Amino acid sequence: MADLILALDLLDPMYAREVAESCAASLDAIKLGYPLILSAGLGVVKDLADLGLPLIADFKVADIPNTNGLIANQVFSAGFDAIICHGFTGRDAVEACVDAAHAYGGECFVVAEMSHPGALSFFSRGVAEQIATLAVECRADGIIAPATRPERIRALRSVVRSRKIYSPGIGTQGGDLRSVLPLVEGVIVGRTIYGAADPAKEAAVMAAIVNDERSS
Ligand code: FNU
Repeated sequence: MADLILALDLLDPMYAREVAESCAASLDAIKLGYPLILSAGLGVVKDLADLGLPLIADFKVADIPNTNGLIANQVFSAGFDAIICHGFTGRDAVEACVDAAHAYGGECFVVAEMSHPGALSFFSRGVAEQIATLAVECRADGIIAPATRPERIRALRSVVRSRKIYSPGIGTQGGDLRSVLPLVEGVIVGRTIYGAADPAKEAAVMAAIVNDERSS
């Protein structure tokens, strides 16, 4: 049972709002990252809150524990429901994000392996498995794993077991929605939806595929 999560990487806050609103009925959550927040400001979180969808902060937080905690507290006070952090920073830094998330009743996801080709320079050779293990030990709610490499999602599933896997890289990056859906709890899709001629229609097409998989 996977969620459809829109990566709203648009720079114009008015257009971002328009796209989010038009796609909302097909979505389970919206992920916001540096592109929109740096251009629109943190206030955009409150602007989008009335859509009634969980909002995920994709800041890939990667600092020392104290700074990670400060960042995570800002994220949750701004109204986010979940945060994404990096795991290579180690146990204490990841725990700072998880603790802040849980203190707010929110969730923390740890990037175990990234979806782009260059990610293989460092995330291969067992590193992703180690990060996924750390995520579990730190009581993270889930990990991020690449839709571009379904075999890697399967390998990481054996580490995280029942914890969630959210997976970016569908469509534009080459990942196949139907192949990835049975493997994860959420697919993260950006350009394939917001770059389409009719984003609401594209989101509805993807949501129908997600629902098919849910009922199969
Ligand atoms: P789209 N994202 C990603 N790969 O693509 N957070 C990762 O390994 C990762 C991510 C994000 O390609 C990326 O920043 F950890 O347009 C973007 O916001 O569908 C989204 O997922 C993918 O966007």
